[in-house]
Amino acid sequence: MRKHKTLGEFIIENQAAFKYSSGELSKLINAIRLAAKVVNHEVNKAGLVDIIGASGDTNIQGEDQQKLDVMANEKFIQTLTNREIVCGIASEEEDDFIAINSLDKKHQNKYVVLIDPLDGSSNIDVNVSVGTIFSIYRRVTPIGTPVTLEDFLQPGRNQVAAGYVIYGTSTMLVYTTGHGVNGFTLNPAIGTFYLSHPNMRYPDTGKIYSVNEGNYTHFPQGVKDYIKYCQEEEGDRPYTSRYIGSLVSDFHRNMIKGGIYIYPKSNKTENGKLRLLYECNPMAYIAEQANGKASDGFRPILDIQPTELHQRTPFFCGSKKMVEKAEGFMLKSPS
Ligand code: P6P
Repeated sequence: MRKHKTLGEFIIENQAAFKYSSGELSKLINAIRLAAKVVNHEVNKAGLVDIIGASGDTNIQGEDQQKLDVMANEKFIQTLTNREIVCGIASEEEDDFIAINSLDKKHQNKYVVLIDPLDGSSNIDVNVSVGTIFSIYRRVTPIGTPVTLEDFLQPGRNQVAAGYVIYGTSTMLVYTTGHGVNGFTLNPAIGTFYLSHPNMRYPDTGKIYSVNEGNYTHFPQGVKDYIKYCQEEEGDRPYTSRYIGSLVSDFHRNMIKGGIYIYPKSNKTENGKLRLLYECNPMAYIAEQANGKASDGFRPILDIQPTELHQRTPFFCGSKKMVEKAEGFMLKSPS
């Protein structure tokens, strides 16, 4: 039987390609790998112990914090802090960014990490897949000085790595460092991630559209027109509607099968629901690295200059031809 490469072997073989520094990328991805295993263990047993259900707190988004959200946030922050290469962390669960001042080396750490520690957490108590999303940049302010908000408010084009963990029927880590997208599946029996999906790529087009049609009446006309286009009997249409309500799961399925995910603005949510920095930018980086496309309906997500840590953006992401078709409808009827 062909031996699958482990994540550790893959990192070592590819670290030379990481244009900044070999060891540092390995440490970053290894920190995420460790946290993913710990969170996976907790998520998979959540149904058995009293860790499900809201922690009673709410996060900056005003959303009830599920206990697993809080646990996942703490685990990722803890493992990233211990690695001596991260100078700051921003999280969906934290109002402000966390500055990490390494004790011995004064502000010598070069990377900032932005995370959504447990995306889709409202699905936890109904046993639907959830995920972690992460985005990594080099700091832009001088080494030796404290990290600042400017280090986090970089356009997505500047990312040096991004990825997600999907806690589904199997647990996978999918990430890019700018040289394509690779997927690793966890063998929980031995706690090892194996390269199961090398060089993941979106099919140029597809027949799946993912959008919460419950908000249809509030959508911009261009989105309504695109949804109607997907439903018409013509050529390879009607498409199939698939919406899990967990970004990582909808994204992952569409990348494998071909499809488009849309979370548009509406007259209820002026900039949509998804956050630019730790949901849309990392997923857009992965999408572009996998032959896909990601925009706000008009311009590439990765070109947006952020102004706030938790800002939101409309999000159209998936097979290139499907996103371009949807953008065509938005151009005709933008509001
Ligand atoms: P709605 C989960 O809360 C999330 O951020 C994404 O994972 C998911 O795609 C979206 O929101 C679902 O939002 O409004 O359709 O329930």
